[in-house]
Amino acid sequence: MPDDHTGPAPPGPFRRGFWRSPIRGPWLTSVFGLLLLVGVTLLFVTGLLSYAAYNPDLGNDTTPDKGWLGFYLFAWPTHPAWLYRLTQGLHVTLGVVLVPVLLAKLWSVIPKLFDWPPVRSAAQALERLSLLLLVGGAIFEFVTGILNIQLFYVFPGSFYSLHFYGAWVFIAAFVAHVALKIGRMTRALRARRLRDELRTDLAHTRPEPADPDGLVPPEPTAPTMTRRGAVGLVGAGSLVLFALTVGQSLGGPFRRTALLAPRNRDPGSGPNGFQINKTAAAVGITAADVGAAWRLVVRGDDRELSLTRAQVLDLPQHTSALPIACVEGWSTEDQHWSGVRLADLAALVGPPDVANVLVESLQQSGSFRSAVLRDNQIRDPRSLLALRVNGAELSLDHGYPARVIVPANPGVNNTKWVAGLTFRT
Ligand SMILES: Nc1nc2c(c(=O)[nH]1)N[C@H]1C(S)=C(S)[C@@H](COP(=O)(O)O)O[C@H]1N2
Ligand SMILES: [Mo]
Repeated sequence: MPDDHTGPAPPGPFRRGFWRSPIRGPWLTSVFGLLLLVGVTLLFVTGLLSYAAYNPDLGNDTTPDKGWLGFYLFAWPTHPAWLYRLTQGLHVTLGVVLVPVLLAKLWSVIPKLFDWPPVRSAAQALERLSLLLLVGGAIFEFVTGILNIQLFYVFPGSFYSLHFYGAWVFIAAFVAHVALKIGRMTRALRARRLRDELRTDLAHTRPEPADPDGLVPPEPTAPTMTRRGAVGLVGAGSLVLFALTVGQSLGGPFRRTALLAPRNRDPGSGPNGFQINKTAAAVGITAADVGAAWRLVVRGDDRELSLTRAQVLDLPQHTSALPIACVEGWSTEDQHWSGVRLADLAALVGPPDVANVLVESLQQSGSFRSAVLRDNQIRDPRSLLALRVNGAELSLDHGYPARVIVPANPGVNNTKWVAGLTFRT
């Protein structure tokens, strides 16, 4: 379509002369693009793993019709016990650290948002639509993820559904974008050596030659920052975010450095002195609920037992050193839990071929009240219905009278204040 049919671009950002940064161009875009290519791939993989770990196919997820998007689900292993600490710590830390890179990448291509005329051909319209899904999807995934780790549950609906479906939309657009641009990206990166670029000072900073994407400004101003400076600024931003976040996943002395993590950086001392997600008070559990009237109801296909806490304590007790690792990225060091093996409880009520167990809490309202665990999790001898931790009674906030603890299990499935276990074949 000839240009005179659409008229001149309106003033402001729709005119190419509006964008004048002399460092904007294919090289800088490609540096940030390459970082995102690696980072987003890792985010996607660790995100899919987190979803699988959560046993969504057993009813823990109420997402309607996940259908074939659940094609890859598998039995999340219980070895090594720190597996979910690693994968989810990586997911959350990386997501936070990539924020400056994402913003810088968007800054570097922003003139394209104001392309004029907005639609030039069917092919170009299709490309712009895919970019809308790409940029919209990226912003959506980062925003929902960060709101979730900041415990800011403002979503219309479940975080899981939104973040999960958003991820698939985003990754589809991402794959298409990578396929279209990877050639241009490698050429742009080869055109200027990183080492040379990191040595170029302001006086020698020049715009790149005009590029087919129109990233290089036609009327550049004099540089106020080198490319080295821009990359350094983003790197420093990421480094600061890293330093203020990673402590929540590392634990130990680093925990105090996690200034951006909302979870209690100082969880107190003593046997129960480690992170608490929801306190008993927060979910409406009182001392009366867990007093002498408490019973553990254990059900099998055709047997049902109701046990007092003394009776549960009379069953063989075992100890396992296991962490809590939350989907929000924080985790604890190994704690020494003791209680009854889930496998022993299964054996009390049923046949050996148990397929899964529905764990239900006393908790009457709110989320995380119940969870389904898989056969491999039940069979692991380290999986416990814990009554004690680090040599003391569980505190009310950590789930007294009894809580589930399973190696490599996402924290959300380690149900606290357990009242019922239903083993199913
Ligand atoms: N009944 C019940 N169990 C629960 C929760 C809850 O809110 N209610 N929170 C879960 C989540 S999200 C995590 S990360 C762990 C945290 O256990 P902690 O508070 O003992 O560290 O408990 C899980 N068990
Ligand atoms: Mo959690």
